[in-house]
Amino acid sequence: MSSAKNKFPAKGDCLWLNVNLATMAGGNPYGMVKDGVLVVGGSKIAWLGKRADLPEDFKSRIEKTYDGQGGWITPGLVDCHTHLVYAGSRAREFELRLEGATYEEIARQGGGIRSTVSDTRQADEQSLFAQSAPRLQALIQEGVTTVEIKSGYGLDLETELRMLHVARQLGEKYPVTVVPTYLGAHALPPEFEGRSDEYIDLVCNSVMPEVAAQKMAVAVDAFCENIGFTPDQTEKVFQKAQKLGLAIKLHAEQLSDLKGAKLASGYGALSADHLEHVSEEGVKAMAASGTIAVLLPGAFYFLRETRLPPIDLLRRHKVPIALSTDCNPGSSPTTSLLLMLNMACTLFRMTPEEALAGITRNGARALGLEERIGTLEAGKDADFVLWDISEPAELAYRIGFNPLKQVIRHGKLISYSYVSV
Ligand code: DI6
Ligand code: FE
Repeated sequence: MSSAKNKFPAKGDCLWLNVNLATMAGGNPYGMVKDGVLVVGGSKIAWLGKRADLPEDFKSRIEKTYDGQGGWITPGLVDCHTHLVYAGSRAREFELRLEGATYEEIARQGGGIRSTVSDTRQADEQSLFAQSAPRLQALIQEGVTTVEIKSGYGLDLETELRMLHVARQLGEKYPVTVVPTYLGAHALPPEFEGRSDEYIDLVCNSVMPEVAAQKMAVAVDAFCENIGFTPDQTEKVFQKAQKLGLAIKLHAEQLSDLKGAKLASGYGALSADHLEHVSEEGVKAMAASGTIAVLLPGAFYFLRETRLPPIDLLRRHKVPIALSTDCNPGSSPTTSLLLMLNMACTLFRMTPEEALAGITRNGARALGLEERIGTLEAGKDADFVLWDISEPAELAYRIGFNPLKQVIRHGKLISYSYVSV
């Protein structure tokens, strides 16, 4: 696994010794290397492999050695679908659902996403940052080094830009890579009641061009659903995104089958997300376009869905599966990506290896970042996590337990004030 271009590492390299590696780079289950070493040069992985194979020239240049004490190193975790910037809480809505109301009923009565829109519009930038930061910190504490953050609780130009600005600030303040997505077509804002086509015009002709001009997002997303936007409206959003050079993602087939996955695949989408109701036709279209399936077991669990995403169909058509928290106040109020591993196995019957690939290699692909992150390989970013576990399946097996020992991002050990566990 050494790479020719990294044969002569710069002085100051760091070495992790006495570790096992779950590279997730193929070759065998988990891309496993037992009794391995990993060398970091600058912000990149310089070399990794079996301890016995470590080249002499690396040995002489190592400045610092960390003893992994027999733990496991995985790639830094990737949470590829979150709505973690928002204001307020929806605990009352949770109570209403326990009294019998459904998620869709609450949304139709002006609650749901709209109530978070109202709270978020009222929050200034400082308050929005202060409310969102603890959610990001919780993810970092479990080894997340890359996180996607969507807008979509502002819906007007000013508040959408504020959300995206807070997302950017979070990425500057915390040791994590933030990937921002513009989700203007998330819900119909109250001032556009009965005029959803006009709202889509605002998204396409005013807000999205401004978001793109200010480089505040790298992708767009939409909620294609009977309580969201129609396939025609969604397509308008995609057409504009394509013109502006933004990548495409879609909340598709969460509550019904509107053939969103097929539509998104036709536009070369990076991912189609949720997918409980996707048909084989949709899965085939995703396979043909290389669109990643992002499954969100937290939302499935919290909404007490019964229809499973078609894991076997996705496997059969070789559609890569990513997993994510969907961290949001209404349908998935979780900040634990490790818990999603367990839920993917218990609820969706995915294997622990598939689940771990879902928050590393395939999470990276869902963000178009597979060249840089998602696996442990020489030349990639040195984003990785050292865990106090005796086999990789333990990450998925335990519930509510965090065996994290160290997080390294861009070659630097993240300070314990971020990850104290
Ligand atoms: N689907 C979801 O699961 C989240 N957004 C979406 O389009 C839920 C957002 C919320 O209920 O606040
Ligand atoms: Fe979502």
